[in-house]
Order: sequence, then structure tokens, then C-alpha cells
Amino acid sequence: MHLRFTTAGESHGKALVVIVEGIPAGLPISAAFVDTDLGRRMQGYGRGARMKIEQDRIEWLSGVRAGETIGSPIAMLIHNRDWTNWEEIMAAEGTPGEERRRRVTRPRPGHADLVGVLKYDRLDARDILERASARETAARVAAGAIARRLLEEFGIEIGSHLVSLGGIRAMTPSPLPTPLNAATDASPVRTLDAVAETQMITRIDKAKKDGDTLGGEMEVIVRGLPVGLGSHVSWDRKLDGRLAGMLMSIPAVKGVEIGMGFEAARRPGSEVHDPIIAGVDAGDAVGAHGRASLRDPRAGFRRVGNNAGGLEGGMTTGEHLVVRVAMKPISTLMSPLKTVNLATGAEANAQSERSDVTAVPAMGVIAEALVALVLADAMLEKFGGDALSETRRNLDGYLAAAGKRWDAVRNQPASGEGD
Ligand code: EPS
Repeated sequence: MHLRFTTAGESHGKALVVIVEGIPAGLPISAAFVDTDLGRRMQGYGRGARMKIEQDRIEWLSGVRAGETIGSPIAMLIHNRDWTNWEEIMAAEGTPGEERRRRVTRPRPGHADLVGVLKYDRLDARDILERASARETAARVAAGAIARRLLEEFGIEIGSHLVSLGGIRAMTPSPLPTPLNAATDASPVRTLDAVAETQMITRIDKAKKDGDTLGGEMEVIVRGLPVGLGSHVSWDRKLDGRLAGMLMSIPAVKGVEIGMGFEAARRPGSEVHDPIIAGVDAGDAVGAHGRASLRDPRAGFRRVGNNAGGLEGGMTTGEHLVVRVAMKPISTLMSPLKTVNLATGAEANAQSERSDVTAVPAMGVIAEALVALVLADAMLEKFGGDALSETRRNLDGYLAAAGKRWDAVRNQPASGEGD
């Protein structure tokens, strides 16, 4: 890994912390930039009361000076405002002789509660759920914002939109708006389909009334990627696997599709694979800071259609990366399912605490962050650089050279098939 990150922190503990290592020196960055993504993650119709308590923002601990990265590990802190309500319950030092408060002994089906207490030999599932909680994803979104900022420097734009919620499908407009997030963030469920949006809100209201929860799918789109990130040569360098593995680590995510996804398995090859054509079109790179490379990110070749979702052989094609992520319904139900009380062994109703009806729109923001981290890692693997200027030189040199050996062939008069 060229870009490493790790997080720590419990949901109702004092704070979350994240360390990101491997970002080149000289990357302009601000807390406000990171906080924008933290704020986006807290949105979405169907979230619970906790999001009214929190106001996620980072505090820099290291790695940034005078508005620029300096090449050292970047550490960020996010305070949990809810901590003041949990200080005694979550205190690191217990009071001798005093029982633990807010113990969780009725594990929720679908949650980490039961397997966690068995595996870690705990009597209180709170020791498990505090870390299994999706609260942790705030720290990962902060890390992802740094990766997003790096990718922006090279004209790479990452966005997402909701494609289904609670079984209701949304239409996807073609072409998608640019920038994508400016349009989707305006919707309370982050969809581009106004009709489906109304139906989804009604569905969420009903689920809330019924004490139920809802899942759904988000689609992440990345535009402006250079051809050739990742590699075909070894299993652990294939970008498809790196993306899917990272996305499957989001709490409650149960599936990842790339491009046409599972549908490709049901169709003949002639309907799946994207024909290759020659064509230079460098106008597609989107640079949020006006620094998009003028080089052709596809090295002079294009695909007719993009069923491959921007990946062939574990490498980027230079077409848009298209990844869909499926999230199951949240496992905390206000109308609880049956479980076993771990303290008594008796049948019981599962623990039902304050939670969200759905967090699918927020999951899209988390997925964007994780895709950004994987792609920033792949960029640094390919182009290296202790300083941003070095990474840029290496990328520019690569794009200037990529595909050039074919230019001479393409410029010749047609001479029949090559083989
Ligand atoms: C979560 C339960 C809820 C969510 C939480 C994830 O928190 P609480 O139990 O404090 O009400 O709000 O998500 C977040 C705190 C967050 O920042 O996303 C769970 O059990 O996973």
C-alpha cells in the first residue's frame, strides 16, 4: 500500500481519530474541505436523532502546515458531541464494585452483537457495537476527503447518486450532470429522479411508523481517471478487487457491482463487451481547480459504451469508473425481531435503541471516500512522488508518452489486419 490509513474510536466515546500516511507534500488542503464531506455524510432523509446532536468537523493533529501537507502522517480528530451524555457509561476507568450501565444483552439479528461477544468473550455487547457502529465511517470519510483533494489536483472528479431505496428504483439520466454531487446533494435522498424521490420519502416515513428499516443501492462515478491504474499481473494489484474489498468493508454493505455488474453474467459477450475505437478526446477530464491535464487520459483509444465500468483486466480504461454498492437494511429495528437474552438464556425481543431508518444516502458519501482512497493509492503506486510536483511530472510524462507507439500505425494508410 502506498497510501495507508487507520481509524480508532467508539461510537459514544470521546472522539474518533484517523491517521493517513503517504500523501505527498505540497497538497493544498483545509479543514473546511474535509468538513464539507463530513457534513454531506450526516445528511439524508431517514437518519435518526444522533445526527441532530453531532456537528462533525476535524481538528488537525499533524501532517499539515500553513494550508499544505508536509509529507508526514496526517492525523485528524473528530469529537463526538454525544460523549457528554455517555461520559460515565463509556469511561475508560470503571468504578470498582459498580455494575456497567447501558449493558446490551439482547443481540440484534443481523448485527455484530452476538458473534462479537462470543468471539471476544464479552458479557456486554456494548463492547462490540460501539466499534461495529457506522459512526466509525466519519473517520474514513475524513481520510477519503484528503484522497479526494489529491485526485482533484489531477482533474479527477468523484460523485455518487442513489439508484434504489426500499425496493424503489430511480431512473438515471444520461448524461449524468457535472459535477455530479452538486445535483445529488440537493436531493434529500441523493437521487436524480424527482418522481422516485417522492415515493422513497413516503416509503421511509412508513418504515419509520412500522419500526422497520430500509436498504438500497448507490452508484459511484469517477471521471477523469488516466488509463492504466491497477494491474493485471497479480491478484492483489487488480483494481476491481481492491475497490470491491474496500467497499464491502462499509457496515451493512452486501454487494458491489462494476459497470454492467451481475447483468453481464446473464447476457452473451456480444452484448457485454465495449467495442474499441480510435479517437482522441481529452476534453473529459474535470478539474475542480482548473488544473485538469490537457493530455488524453485514454491514450488515444475509446470504448463504444461503458459496460465495463471503466475497468478491464484490473486496470482503468480511462472511461468513467462506475461502481454500484448495495446496503442491507440497518439491523436495529424499533419493532424488534426475536433473539435470546444473554443474561438469562430466555427468548427475548432484540435491543431497540435510537437509530436510523435508512442511511443509504450517507453510504454513498462513504463509498465515494473509500473509492477515493483506493484510487489515490493506485495513483501513488503508478506515479509515486514525495512532493505533489513530482507526482504531477510523472503523470504528465506518462500521459504524454502513453499510446504514442500506436500513433505511427494509426497515421499510416490502411494495410489490412495485423494478424
Ligand atoms: C448506529 C446507530 C446510530 C447512528 C450511528 C450508527 O447511532 P446512535 O446509536 O448513537 O443513535 O446514528 O451513526 C452515527 C453515529 C454516524 O455518525 O453515522 C449504529 O448502530 O451503527
